[in-house]
Amino acid sequence: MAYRSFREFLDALAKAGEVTRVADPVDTNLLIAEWADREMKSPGGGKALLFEKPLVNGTASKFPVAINTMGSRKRIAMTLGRESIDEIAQEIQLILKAKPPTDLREGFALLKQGIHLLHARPKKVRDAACQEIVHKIESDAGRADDFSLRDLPILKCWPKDGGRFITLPNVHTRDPETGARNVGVYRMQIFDERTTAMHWQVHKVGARHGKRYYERNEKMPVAVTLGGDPALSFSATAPLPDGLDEILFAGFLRRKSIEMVKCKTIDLEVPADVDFVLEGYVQPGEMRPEGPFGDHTGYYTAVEDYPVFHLTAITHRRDAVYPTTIVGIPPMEDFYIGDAVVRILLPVFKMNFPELVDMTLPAEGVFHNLVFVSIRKQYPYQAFKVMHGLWGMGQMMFSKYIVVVDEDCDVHNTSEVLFRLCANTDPARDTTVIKNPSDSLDHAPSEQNIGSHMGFDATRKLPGENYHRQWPELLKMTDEVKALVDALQKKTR
Ligand SMILES: Cc1cc2nc3c(=O)[nH]c(=O)nc-3n(C[C@H](O)[C@H](O)[C@H](O)COP(=O)(O)O)c2cc1C
Ligand SMILES: [Mn+2]
Repeated sequence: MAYRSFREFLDALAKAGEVTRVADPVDTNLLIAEWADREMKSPGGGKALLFEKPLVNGTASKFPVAINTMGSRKRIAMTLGRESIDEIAQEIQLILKAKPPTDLREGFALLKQGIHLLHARPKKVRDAACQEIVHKIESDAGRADDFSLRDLPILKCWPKDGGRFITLPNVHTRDPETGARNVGVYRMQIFDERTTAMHWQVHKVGARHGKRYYERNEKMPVAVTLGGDPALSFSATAPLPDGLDEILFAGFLRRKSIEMVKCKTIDLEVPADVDFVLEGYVQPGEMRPEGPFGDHTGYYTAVEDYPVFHLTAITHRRDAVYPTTIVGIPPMEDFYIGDAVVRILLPVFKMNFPELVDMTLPAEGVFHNLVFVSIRKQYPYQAFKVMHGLWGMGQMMFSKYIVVVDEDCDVHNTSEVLFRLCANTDPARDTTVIKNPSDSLDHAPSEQNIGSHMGFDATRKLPGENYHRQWPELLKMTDEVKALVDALQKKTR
């Protein structure tokens, strides 16, 4: 089911008992963040929180704050309008099965085609809920009216943050050469009422589009949307291959075309249903220190130069809700987002690795620090082949530690994986250390953006893998005995 608005999604969550409403005024300066952190760390991810009277500098904002709306298995499935995320993985598998692709590039081409066939292509509209209220922000000389970023209930998340940050912005840009669109979630630090930072890291598509504009020395139009159907926010965080349009993918996920409307002050289109649109531009070469920010690594990210976003207009729904999240020491809301992404894209990974059985990025690894993969091993060094393949695939390049186990090990059970890792490896024989790009946010490498990664082959060793003894058998009770004890226990209970 597609939601017509973010509010409709919140209502659906509320109906399912997934929302706690907070009617008392709560400060956007740290207090909402601390409240949300406790909620996100409660069993299963707690509830979504709707703060009806967020305080900004002592004044109640007109707009409520919604946080942790995707932060559980159930809510992330509801984000995409399904009972379970696995339904989507099955749909993608069906598309891919129609004509099994021979390689990854072909696979994604087919996926795109399939999505087109499912009528997910965006539609253009003239009237849009997101433009019910229009505030044009004029030049440096002055503004058309008094509305500004200060009117949004933007959080300060951690005590030593450099300021307030928009944490769930969908940043829309275009490649000036091909016209291809991209939407990514890149946080934005508020500098003043009409300028922010634009934190697209060097490996991201927004940064690549930016580079093209800088080379042409052209002002880069950027539109930032907040709210609307949460399927788009989800798509914008997903590490889709460069060139797979997030708007199209969101349309596929929610089984309904996204309706797009022209912006008021820039030459870009945005989804008509969103709650807020921040229209503006990035000027080639203009950089400004961004941070510190309490990041998803669990540490503060240091101050670094990033591009500056200048507002030209804010448009919004009359009844807009401000969506946000916080990141920090795991588990946090973003774990559920990342987990769903892996499960949805698993069929695509499997296409590249026929031996792949399952894969997960456990919460403790803050996404790419730790990857558990299970494979059906047929030949020597196959575990290493899978590691190298993953290290070459899009944002999987950041995977710091990859542990490969046999198919009978449940990768979602961290304790089981650690048992296999410890029991089955001889470190010198079963590990490999490689050089690869590192996540910009990783503070451990001696230099930013580059580092070493390590792979562990925790599978049972085959002949030809330098193991010259008899591989032992894993303990397992017979089914017969299990059934007998089941019956006995039932009687005594
Ligand atoms: C809550 C949240 C905040 C994020 N903040 C940033 C950020 O500030 N900068 C960044 O480059 N990526 C950030 N990301 C990750 C990107 O959204 C993600 O890598 C996405 O796939 C990028 O899309 P792209 O491949 O189209 O560039 C964030 C993700 C989440 C879930
Ligand atoms: Mn993208």
